[in-house]
Amino acid sequence: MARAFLGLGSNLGDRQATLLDAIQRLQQTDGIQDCRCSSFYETAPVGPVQQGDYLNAVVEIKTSLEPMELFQSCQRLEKQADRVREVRWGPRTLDIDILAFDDVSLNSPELTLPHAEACRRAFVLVPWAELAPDFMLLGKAVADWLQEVGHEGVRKFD
Ligand code: A4P
Ligand code: MG
Repeated sequence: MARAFLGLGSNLGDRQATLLDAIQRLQQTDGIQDCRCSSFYETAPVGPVQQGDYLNAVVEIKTSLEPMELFQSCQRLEKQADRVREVRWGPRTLDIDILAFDDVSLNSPELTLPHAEACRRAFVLVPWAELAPDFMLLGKAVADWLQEVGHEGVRKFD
């Protein structure tokens, strides 16, 4: 079994219901076990597009899937959430990124592992550090990346 981390984000529609539903569907996916989810965080949008605040979370899974199979499962879940992708980096009902897959390093046209931006984004690192502060990402613990990047724009959702 591999250990993988998924980054979930939503900023359209009922964000909380979308994330809860995605987590439930992940748990029901063949080859995925032991889902463990962080708290949800309300986060200011990062990037060039003006859009509403996101709800973000990180989910840790155990999986017997290969990285590309997991990627396809995540894409399926995005589709099921009726994601309409109009603008790159723009608003979406559900975005699922594979943040890391064990210590696999991959650079294919469709899938980069670990995720290229993960170590620079507070909205990923805050929930990730809650689940696995000691996980080594590109030679450095997640908690240490977070220390470097800081918590700005990220607050717990309740
Ligand atoms: N791709 C490559 N590597 C991966 C990976 N490890 N996991 C490719 C998932 N996908 C990966 O993504 C574009 C392409 O990335 C995919 O076709 C896949 O082959 P997408 O989800 O289709 O499009 P996108 O999300 O609009 O683009 P991108 O580059 O993934 O954007 P990001 O980086 O995901 O940014 N602000 C806050 N606060 N919270 C957010 O969650 N998200 C974004 C989206 C912007 N600002 C945000 C947030
Ligand atoms: Mg994405």
